[in-house]
Amino acid sequence: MTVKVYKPSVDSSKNAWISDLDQYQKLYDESVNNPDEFWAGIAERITWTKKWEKVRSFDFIEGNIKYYEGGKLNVAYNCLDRHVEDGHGDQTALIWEGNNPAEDKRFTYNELKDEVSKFANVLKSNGIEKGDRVCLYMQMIPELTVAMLACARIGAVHSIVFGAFSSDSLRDRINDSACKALITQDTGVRGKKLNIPMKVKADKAVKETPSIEHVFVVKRTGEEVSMESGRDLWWHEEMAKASNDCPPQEMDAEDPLFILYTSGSTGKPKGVLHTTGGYLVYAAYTHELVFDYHEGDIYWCTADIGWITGHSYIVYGPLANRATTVMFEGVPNSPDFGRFWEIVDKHNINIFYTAPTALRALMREGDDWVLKHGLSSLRLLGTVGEPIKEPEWNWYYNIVGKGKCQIVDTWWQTETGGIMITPLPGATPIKPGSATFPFFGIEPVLLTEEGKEIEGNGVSGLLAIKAAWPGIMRTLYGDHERFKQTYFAMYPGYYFTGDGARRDEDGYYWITGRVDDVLNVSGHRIGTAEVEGAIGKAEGVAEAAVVGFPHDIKGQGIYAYVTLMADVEPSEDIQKAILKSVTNDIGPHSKPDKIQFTSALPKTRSGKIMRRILRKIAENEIDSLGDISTLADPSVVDALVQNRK
Ligand code: 7RM
Repeated sequence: MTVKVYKPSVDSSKNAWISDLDQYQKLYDESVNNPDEFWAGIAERITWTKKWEKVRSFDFIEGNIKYYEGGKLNVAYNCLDRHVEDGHGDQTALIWEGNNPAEDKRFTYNELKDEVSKFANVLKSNGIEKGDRVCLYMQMIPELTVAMLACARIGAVHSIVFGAFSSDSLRDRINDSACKALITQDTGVRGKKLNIPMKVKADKAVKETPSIEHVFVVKRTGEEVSMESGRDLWWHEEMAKASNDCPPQEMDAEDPLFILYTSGSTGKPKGVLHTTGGYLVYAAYTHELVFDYHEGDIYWCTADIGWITGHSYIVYGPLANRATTVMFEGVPNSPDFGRFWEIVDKHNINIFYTAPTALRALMREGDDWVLKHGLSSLRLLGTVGEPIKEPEWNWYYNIVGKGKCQIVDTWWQTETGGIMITPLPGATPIKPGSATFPFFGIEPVLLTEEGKEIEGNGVSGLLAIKAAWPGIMRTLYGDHERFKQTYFAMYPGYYFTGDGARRDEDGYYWITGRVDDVLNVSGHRIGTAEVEGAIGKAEGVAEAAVVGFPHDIKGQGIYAYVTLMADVEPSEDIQKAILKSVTNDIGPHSKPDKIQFTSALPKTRSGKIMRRILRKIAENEIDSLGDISTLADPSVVDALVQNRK
């Protein structure tokens, strides 16, 4: 199969930070041969109140990783104050575009610094101190960005819980890291949903979170909500009393910056912990190079801040680089399928970063929604979250980008903090669907199941990373043992990503997807075990097994095989109860697309469910089920195939 290669245009190379592959290669070699020198140089882009003593040290066996040890800095200072001090206070820092096209807001660096300082004082005056955990449960409103930076300013550790999560999920996340305060909003708006009961869901969670002392409530819609006196405080009332003078707290490079929960192979979400210095250096550096960010560019990442992409590439990376960053409250298909492109024209967006699932959903509505809008400001397009396939790549390139915008397909994870494998615009010839080459300082390897490195090109294996980089997570909150087990124990000496990949004849990386029990539904990571647990809570359910299947829009859909209690018959009601249980337990984004009731699941003699078989059936690859002789009862397979959904 020959793949068309798209070379960067002469124009895009001329002004790019990295303008050809030779320059990339030279810098890459430096970065991996002399990492201490390299990362010391890159850290100069950040303002430190005290210089570090040691650039890096890591031990992948014990899971001990440190960057810029001894260095001191404050993230909010780096994202705001220093730009103001440099005379750029009047530059727009944040453009907020509301769900309703008639609503938008702009914040200059001056204004954002004032808002952040005020809310930092609010937190302080309500007893939040350095090291305390603060949970943020909000939709995409400006106060979310303000709250994050306010935490960073005083050294509190934020833990953002995506606004679609259920109150049970919220409760568990708050309890896992014993958050002292919760910040939420009255109700939320998103697409056609105009009354998302954020405060109601928060109240339900907080009934069972003994660590929460205060709940701060942003008035977003003005819907009436109940406020518990003493505990609940209105954001606007507290802000009105607060001073805008709040000196940034000096932090150690290795002090925690935030926790972000992500799904793994077991039922319990993992609290990925990122620290201050290395994370900020890596987020800022990757943002500048991967998006070839130059002064004056308007940059929009469509992710939700509830996921890592929003943390690193709406807030921390762009603001550290004094970018103008756009934040969007709504969804791509409301009021119509042209919403993204209307926003691009409205704000003259130059750099646009989104997920393949959004592209697929828009692509099938036809080109007119795009062609109605000029999109002449666009220079660069990015994708993240899942493999991008040829149809949506071509559509993105030709229809959205008019054949003149480079596409950067960026591979990375919550755990990596920033982009790891990616083209550099201006330098890297693109093969559609390939994330191409490692970023500076990143040494990917492909491993066999036994953990042996696979050398050479034209090979596939398990994707692992050889040495630490500044943005790598430092631990799982409260469970360093699980951190070691999950990422380092299986293949000693490497960070194991959980993904499979191919390195083609030219050394390009192609990510093939997860090799563990984690699904990627619309770019959201969902653990099969979590969904199984939630289904299991529905009355009448005996057991559930969940696998992924190819889905036109979502990339992967969720396929649930469910066995019921002996005296229970499959019914609409049970089906509804299952969906409800998943919505309550996790959130609506984890609802199965297909539910197949079965009298038995395929199990080995030791009782392990053979997911391989369930996956094949869900994918409709029933001719290649493989060896089923180790099943305790091979006859269950026939029934499963016959009743396939
Ligand atoms: C940033 C983010 C991580 C998982 C990762 C992959 C998949 C992400 C790409 C991709 C193919 C890409 N963090 N993934 N980016 N697969 N090409 N460009 O998504 O923690 O939520 O998910 O997402 O499987 O392991 S995440």
